[in-house]
Amino acid sequence: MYADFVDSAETAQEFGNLVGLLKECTSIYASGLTSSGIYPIWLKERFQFTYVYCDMELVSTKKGWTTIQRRMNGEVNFNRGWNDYVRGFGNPQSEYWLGLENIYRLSRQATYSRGFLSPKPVEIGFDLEDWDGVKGFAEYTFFKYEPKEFNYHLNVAGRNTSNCFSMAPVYFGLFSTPDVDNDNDDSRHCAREFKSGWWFNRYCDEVNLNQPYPKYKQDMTYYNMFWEGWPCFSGTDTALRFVSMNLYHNHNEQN
Ligand SMILES: [Ca+2]
Repeated sequence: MYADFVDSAETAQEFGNLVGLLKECTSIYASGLTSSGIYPIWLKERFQFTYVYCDMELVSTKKGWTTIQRRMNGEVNFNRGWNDYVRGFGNPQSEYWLGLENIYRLSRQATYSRGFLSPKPVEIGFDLEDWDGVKGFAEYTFFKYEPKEFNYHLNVAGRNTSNCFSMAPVYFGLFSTPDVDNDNDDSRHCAREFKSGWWFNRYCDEVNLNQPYPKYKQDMTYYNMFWEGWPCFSGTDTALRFVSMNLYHNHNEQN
């Protein structure tokens, strides 16, 4: 289909412009498309389009976040195996997981040249809301993500601005799923125990937004969508009913 589309020089030019525009939601927002919704983005390292939800309304000074994970009603099962987590599942119109491979490529979309092309660091923002309607947003200033050879190792560092609403300042782990145990605890299989794929580590996790979706007004526990420190922030231990994970591509900073 794309081969047909780029058949003539004229459309190739248009195609090039389109691809330049649709790198991720930060660029899309900057181009003037400021409505939240589903957009195709061109994953240059995969040489393909994929559909993502762009959240243009997150409570942040930065605008144009690319949603890589979202839960809002429990209709999509997140207790799935390695291959599903690598490929992605669900639907960007409702609940979805973009896929480890897509997330990796997406994290490398913005590059700068300093003798060679190098990926710019991206930021990660977590949007949360509990069953009482209490909302929170936490963003982190550093996000490093490694390819499948390193089991999609994630490293999040930096702080958000809210007291007692924080993931550990440095958070890292290899990705595990109920059928693949890469956690750092020989006596447990965290992904099987917590029914989800996630970046588990020595004590399994302090945050896990892929765990089973809670029932209406259930309490937050270690076994549903979990964010350590939420009760401190919200004043209750009411479970989360909405979560999303989003990437921001800062094109201006030369980190
Ligand atoms: Ca283990």
